[in-house]
Order: sequence, then C-alpha cells, then structure tokens
Amino acid sequence: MKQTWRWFGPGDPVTLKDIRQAGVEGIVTSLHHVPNGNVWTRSEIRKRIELLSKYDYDWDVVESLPVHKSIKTGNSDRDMYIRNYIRSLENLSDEGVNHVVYNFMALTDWTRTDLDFYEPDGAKTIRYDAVDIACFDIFILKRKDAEKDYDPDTVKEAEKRNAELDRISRKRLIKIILMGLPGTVDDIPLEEFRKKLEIYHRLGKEGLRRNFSWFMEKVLPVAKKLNIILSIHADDPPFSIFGLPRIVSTREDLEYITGAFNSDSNALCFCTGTFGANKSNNVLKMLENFSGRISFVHLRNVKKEPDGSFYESKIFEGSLDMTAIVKLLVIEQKNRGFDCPIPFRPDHGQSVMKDFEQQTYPGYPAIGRLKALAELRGLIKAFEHTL
Ligand code: DNO
Repeated sequence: MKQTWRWFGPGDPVTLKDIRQAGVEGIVTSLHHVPNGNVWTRSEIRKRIELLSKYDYDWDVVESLPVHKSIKTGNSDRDMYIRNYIRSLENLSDEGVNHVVYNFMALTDWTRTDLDFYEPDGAKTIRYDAVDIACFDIFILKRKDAEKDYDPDTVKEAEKRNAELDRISRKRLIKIILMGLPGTVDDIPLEEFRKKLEIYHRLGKEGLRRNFSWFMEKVLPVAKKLNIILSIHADDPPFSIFGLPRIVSTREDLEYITGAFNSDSNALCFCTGTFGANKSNNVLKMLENFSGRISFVHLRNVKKEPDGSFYESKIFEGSLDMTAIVKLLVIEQKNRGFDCPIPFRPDHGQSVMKDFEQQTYPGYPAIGRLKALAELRGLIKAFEHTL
C-alpha cells in the first residue's frame, strides 16, 4: 500500500518539508483557492505540481475536485458547471494527474459539533454529538417537523441542552455545524442554509440519485478516455441529518453506485471512519464486498456511543477493528500485486504534544497524524511479510 498525506497547499502549517520527514510516499492535495465551479487551469495545476516536485513528490490524488451544488441540485445552470468540471479533468490529465476524489453530499460536507473534545489523556479530537444536532435542528434552525426525525429521549435531551446553552456556546455550535471544515467549499449563513435545505428536501433521495446519475453519465466517459480514476467519498456522517437525502452512506448505496456505473473510472474512496459512524454499517463486510472497486483508502477509527454520537478515537481504540481492516486491505493489495500500490492516508488525527502549538485544520494536526501513520505503517509491513 502506498502511504500518502493530505496537504492543504501553501497555507497549510504542516509543510512539505515536515511531510517529507513523515516518510510518506505520495501527496493528496487540492486547489482549495479556486472557487467551487471554476475551471482548474493548466497553469494553476502546474504551479501545484512544481511545488510538490521540489520535495520529490508527485500529485498522487486530487482531494477534492468539488462537484458544484447546481449539479447536485439539478439547477438550470448545471450544463456550464459540468463543462467546467470536464475541462478541469482534461487539464489535470494533460498535466499528468489522474486520480480525483469527489463527493455527492447534499449541502454540507462533513459535519461535527465539537472541534475541541478531549480524551482523558489530554489528546484533542473532534466529535459529533447527536443531542447537539437535534438541539440545533429543532430549536435553532427550527426546521418544520424536525422533532419527528428523533426519538423522544433525544428530543427531551435536546430541549434540556437548548435551555442550558448560553449565548457564546450557542454561537459556537452554529458556527461549527455551518462552518466549512477542511476541504469544504462553502461556509453557509443560517438563513441561506434554511433555503438550501428546502431544495434538497424537495429533491429527496430519488432526485439526488437522478442528479448523481446525470453527473456520472457526463463525466465517466471523459474520465475513461483520459485514464482518470474518479473516487467517490462517503457522506459524513453516513446517515441523514436535518432531513437531507444521502446516497453514499450504506452498503446498498455502494451497490447502486458500483452496479449502475460499471467503469474502471468509477471507484470508491473508502473512508473507514466515515462508514463506521453508522451503527448499521458493517465496515469489514463492506470492505470485503467492494474491495475490487476501492482505489483510495482513508484510515481512521471512531468511537460510537449508543445515542448515535461518535468521536474520532485513537487508531486502535475505537469501535472499528482496525487490525482486521488493514489485514483485509493487505490481502486485497496482494491479490492486485504489490506493483500497483493502493494509496491510503492516515485520516483525521488527534492533536497531541506540540500539535497544541500549531494552528492546523481541525482533524489535521501533524504529530497526531504522524503517530497514526507510524502505527499503521508497522501493521501493514507486518501483514505484508506474513500473509
Ligand atoms: C474530511 C474529508 C472530506 C473529503 C471530501 C471529499 O476530512 O474526508 O472533506 O475530503 O468530502 O470530497
């Protein structure tokens, strides 16, 4: 397997020089400064490649080339955005970059409620709290009939939480839920969020799938011709929030995506921590089922709680059996042959030690990720030797 690292570009406090010392073999990055929907020009792409090449890196994976919301919602201007998307793919291919991650999440990219959650040992991580989400949805957003989506206990807890929230914590919760987390393209004010929610509610799962199919029909033939792999990232969290439709959350969703579009260019970016946050998902089984379609892996663990909350745990201490996951991946790697290494990256890490002295993107501290990478690397090597 190929060890890669997500770099957010020249503004990322974790520099290429640091990354080099982490011993990774490849880089995952994006042109975060280009507004969503605009064409990625060859010169912007080349600039990024040149930066990477100073440290002997290639641009292994683009994460992400975001899909514009007009495509997701099927808006009348979607033709222009699909043309731009295709042009960006052509430009990437012309510059020798041929692996692109994207998602088809409605409205929000990944969502959390707490960016400063501490483990007993003092390590800091990020958390999704089911009661905070219900509290935001029912009492702050005041979405019509929102309480019907929650069990009575959660509604009661959310009511209590709402009464306890002071002005500052209320503001903080709104900001965290609506903010653009790393890799996200839009930071949406509350009013706009309400309006956009309605568009997606009207669409429903059927409509979102229809728009996804439209997108696939347009881009897949181009990607195939250009030899580009398009890897879809799962919905995070992988269940409906705020009544939003979800189409990349479960085994059934993956069956649809891989079955309906049977092309080498249609692949899965398998994020263990994302799929693992849904208590009905059996991550090991999903890995087994779709291993042949996986082109990129995000490795992280989550600790699930009975009410649907979860936090991002240490790599071997969460609810997922990371050893068994890695074992399956190495078996898949062996089947494919070691000359076609499957790229993976340590995904979100906990902030530890000197991480507290550096302002990194939530979930993307240097040392915490390096720790997870080192642990994973050891495990992978051990399996590679013994399997
Ligand atoms: C979070 C990431 C996501 C992911 C995008 C892919 O850390 O895994 O932001 O990059 O959803 O399009």
